[in-house]
Amino acid sequence: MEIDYSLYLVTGRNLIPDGITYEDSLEQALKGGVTVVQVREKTADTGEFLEVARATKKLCEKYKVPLIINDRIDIALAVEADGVHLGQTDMPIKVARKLLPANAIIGISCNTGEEVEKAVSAGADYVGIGPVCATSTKQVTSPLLGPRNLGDILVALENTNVKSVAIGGIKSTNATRILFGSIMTSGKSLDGLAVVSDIVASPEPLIAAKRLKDAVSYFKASRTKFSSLDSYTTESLKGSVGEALRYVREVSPLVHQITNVVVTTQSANATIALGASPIMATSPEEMEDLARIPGGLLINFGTLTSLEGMIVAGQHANQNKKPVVFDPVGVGATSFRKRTAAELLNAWQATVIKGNAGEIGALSNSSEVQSKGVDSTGSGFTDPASTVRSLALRERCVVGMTGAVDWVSDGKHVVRLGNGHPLLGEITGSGCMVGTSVATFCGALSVAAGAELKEVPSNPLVDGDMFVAAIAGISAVTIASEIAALRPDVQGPGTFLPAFIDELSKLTPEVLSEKVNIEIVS
Ligand code: 3NM
Ligand code: MG
Repeated sequence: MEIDYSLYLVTGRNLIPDGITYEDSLEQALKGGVTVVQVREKTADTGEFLEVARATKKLCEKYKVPLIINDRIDIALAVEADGVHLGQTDMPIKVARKLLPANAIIGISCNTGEEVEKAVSAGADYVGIGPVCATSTKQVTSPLLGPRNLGDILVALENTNVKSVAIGGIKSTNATRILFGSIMTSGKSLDGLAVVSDIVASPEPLIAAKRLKDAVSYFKASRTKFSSLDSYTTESLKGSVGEALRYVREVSPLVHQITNVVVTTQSANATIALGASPIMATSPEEMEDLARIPGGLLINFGTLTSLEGMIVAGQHANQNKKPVVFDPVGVGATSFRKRTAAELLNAWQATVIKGNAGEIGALSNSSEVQSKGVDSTGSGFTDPASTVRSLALRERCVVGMTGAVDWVSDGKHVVRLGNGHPLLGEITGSGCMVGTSVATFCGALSVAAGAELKEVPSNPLVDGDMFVAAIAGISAVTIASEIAALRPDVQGPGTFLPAFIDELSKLTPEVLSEKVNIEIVS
């Protein structure tokens, strides 16, 4: 039997609000779009469990949705359910298979890649992977997986027909993030989401189910892959970079920046110089409204003063298909910053991560390049192209690594950029301005794509070619710095900064295209 796992409801009778019966709640959930129902009764006696299972079976038949019984083979047999769901310490799959009819569906809860591997060899039809996020529905002792690790945990499913759903703290607000995090290298991903409380504890289970179902359907319909176009040439990239600047000037996107106190003014000026509008808002209360305005979002945690604002801003940006550029300033410097970066990357999906070698090294858990304070030290990685590509694959976003040479990858392609001037390293916040510039280009290209000004790749989270946006954002800064540094009035870092802002504002698409020093590495 082919099962649609898109929205897998696990029952939780104790969570149903007063005034709603079990049957009402279930029927509304089914009307809202639930595609599989699992009856989960952890405290009921056999007689009561059987009664609930029978009532559930009736409704499932009415809505033509398969019925799965948690743990109890005998109950599944008694009500002729479609299958069972087993825990790691329940009846082994092979034994259950012998007891159940030949075509029975057997699913199993897994918390690690090894458990998934074992489930595959034991002949499971699907795995329930969790807990993804914090939940109070079940006392969980296994570690929370977070959305970012799902693709790796599911890797044993790559060449099998075994399906997967995620469970634990899944809500309509984090559904897309979780689905996106599960995309594997081959493009395979979760088949659905399993939910208890977001549906069952809601006073309006139909609406709650519909919201979740919409998120899954939208993801399944729009997802192609998390990388950009299939192929680029040096010439096509040079052209696209110039064109991107034309879009910045044309759509003048709002670039919302939560950045550090050291660079706020200068970053806002760089945004204006590029032709866009900066807003430097940090309060969590205003993030929902700001996210509705198309454009780009930059999250730079150089001085960590508004963590809640950063979390909420990114989540709302994801929901509104707005690009999120993450600049993890000095992430290697303290374990607090490392933990915070992980927290942020679990809370929302970044579109581009931009950092210097030390920061990218820290996010990659590489000891090859150590980060000291906010400046990176050391000459770099032996294989920078692989470093950026692996991080892009792992985080499912574009990664830009800046330095004397800049590297950008979308997880498939890697380019090497050779523009820049040493004076950029002699002023504070030049890296932060690169983040600003990347967010500006991402915002412009997503607005242009959203308005269908341009046919471009898109994924469930952002329209527009974010690989090109990252390349253009970095190059605009490095090329303006080259031009500024050559001016006779520039004597050193003090005179360089205003000259640089001038040259950024005077930069033309033609000059950007012509001067960009780009090499496609793969
Ligand atoms: N199994 P909610 S977490 C039943 O990790 C169950 O295996 C889990 O409930 C696992 O959607 C969980 O309300 C509870 O968070 C999920
Ligand atoms: Mg069990």
